[in-house]
Amino acid sequence: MMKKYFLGLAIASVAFLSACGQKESKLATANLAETADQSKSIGTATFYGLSDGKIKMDLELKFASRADSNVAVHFHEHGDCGDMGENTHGHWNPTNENHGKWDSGAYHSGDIGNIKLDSKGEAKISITTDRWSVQDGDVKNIIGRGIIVHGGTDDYKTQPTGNSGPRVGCGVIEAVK
Ligand SMILES: [Cu+2]
Ligand SMILES: [Zn+2]
Repeated sequence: MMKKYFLGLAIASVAFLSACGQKESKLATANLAETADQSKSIGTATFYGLSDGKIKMDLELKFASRADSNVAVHFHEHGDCGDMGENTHGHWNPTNENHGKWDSGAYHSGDIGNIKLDSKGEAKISITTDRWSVQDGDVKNIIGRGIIVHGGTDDYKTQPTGNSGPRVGCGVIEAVK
């Protein structure tokens, strides 16, 4: 009788934990638009908090005028898309590292890198990391940062930008209230 009871409890806790592992809460979003015409949407970035404390970004691009080409995406310091995206200034770099390739050696915490757009100009990527937070006062806080879409290819080497080409798209990371 007791044995059966404990076994049942153990199975129930495993089921509960694995369900919790999938739990996500929406923390922030960025609406991306063309820098040349901010009324033209080119996609969204949505940030979710995971139960292990990491943050996941789902980035969806719908950039028809850039179909069948490569774009490069970075988080930049400032959340101001004015002056063709120049007002976002340089790459956000809270860890004082060199510019580089995501998940390999040194890189800025917003060096998302090159994304291939399909024949409709669409692409979807997901990134999960512990390099981001949404906490006030935390150097890792992504709220208020700019996201820049460049119309070229990030070489992952040239400092401090990757020589990624013109700033063709931009958005600001905003907290979900
Ligand atoms: Cu950039
Ligand atoms: Zn960078």
